[in-house]
Amino acid sequence: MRLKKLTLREIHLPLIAPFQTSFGTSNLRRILLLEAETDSATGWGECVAGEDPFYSYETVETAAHILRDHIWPILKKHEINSAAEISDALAPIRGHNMAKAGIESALWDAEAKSLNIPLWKYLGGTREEIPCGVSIGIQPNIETLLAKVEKELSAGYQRIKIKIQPGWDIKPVEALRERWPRIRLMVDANSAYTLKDAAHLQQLDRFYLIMIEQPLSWDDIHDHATLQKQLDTPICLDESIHSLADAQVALNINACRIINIKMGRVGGHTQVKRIHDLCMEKGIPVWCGGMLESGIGRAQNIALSTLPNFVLPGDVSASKRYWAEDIISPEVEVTPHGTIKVLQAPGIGYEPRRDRIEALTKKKEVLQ
Ligand code: OSB
Ligand code: MG
Repeated sequence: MRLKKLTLREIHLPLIAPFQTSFGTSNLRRILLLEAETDSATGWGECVAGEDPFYSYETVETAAHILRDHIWPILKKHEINSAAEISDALAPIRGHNMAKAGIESALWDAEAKSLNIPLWKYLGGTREEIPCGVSIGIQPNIETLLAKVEKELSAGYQRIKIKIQPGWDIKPVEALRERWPRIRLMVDANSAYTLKDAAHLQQLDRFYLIMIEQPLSWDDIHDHATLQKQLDTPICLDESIHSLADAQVALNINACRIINIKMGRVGGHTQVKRIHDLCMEKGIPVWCGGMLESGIGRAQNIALSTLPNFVLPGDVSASKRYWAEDIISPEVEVTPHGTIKVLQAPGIGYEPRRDRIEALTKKKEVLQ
């Protein structure tokens, strides 16, 4: 496989409802799409960098810069024959995992298409139906939260995650547990607490949450180990895990009992597989996180969620929860029992809607 041409497109896609986390509110996604043309097929990837450097230091602008000025020259120089070689070829660039994952995933799609097989199979997936959960942003009040959760449970979702922050934590969880004592429930703090809050967070233990995601700093592993000793609730790390080495440290010092794997955060499918395999060997379950992706990124997430150790429901949900109209055909749909059935078409399996993508494009750059 020879890479011939890379098209970067920034599309603007309005969310159907604002999404609030402890680091801010998102109304519109600026999404960098990557179309990679090779001598045998064309593949699509999505860079999950945000509008602001809040979840991570990467933004749409830094990712476009790194892709154009650093990743593209390296890929042109190395004669890449397979998507599996890309991760190591890009290792000299420190960080910028979302930029790396965007191009790498586009090439995985292209390669699977050139072999005429579905990407999920090509990655080593073993499951044809994946369990799905939802991530619910911080709400203005408990009543609104209960109504939202009710709606998602009736749609069939298998697990509810709510975002928390100081001032919106114990009370909403208590209200949810009172109403639904037995649902699979978890919280995500997006780094909103410090070790000083340990006693406060211990109050969550009585609600039998399946996990608390990323309570402490985005770049910390050590303090999470200290906190985990004081909590019965398993800690799940999201922001803190950027590499296999991070995962190794976290597991060695018992900083978490679960890992959320996001392809963008760890730099692509090759890194996903390495972290996945380590966790599987150590008996640590993983699940696939979400970054408010359009259909392209969603399709990539579905493919990687079929790997055997993705045993917990991920934040991979239906297109219609986020978008009035997605950019792929068909849209991602969830069954009444809260699963997504993988498609059997080659590559990501969903067809990018070129006309719609073109109409949503605000910036376009072709590298060749
Ligand atoms: O922490 O998992 C997170 C969205 C943006 C940034 C960080 C996170 C999230 C989500 C959304 O929780 C999950 C989704 O895409 O459904
Ligand atoms: Mg998270």
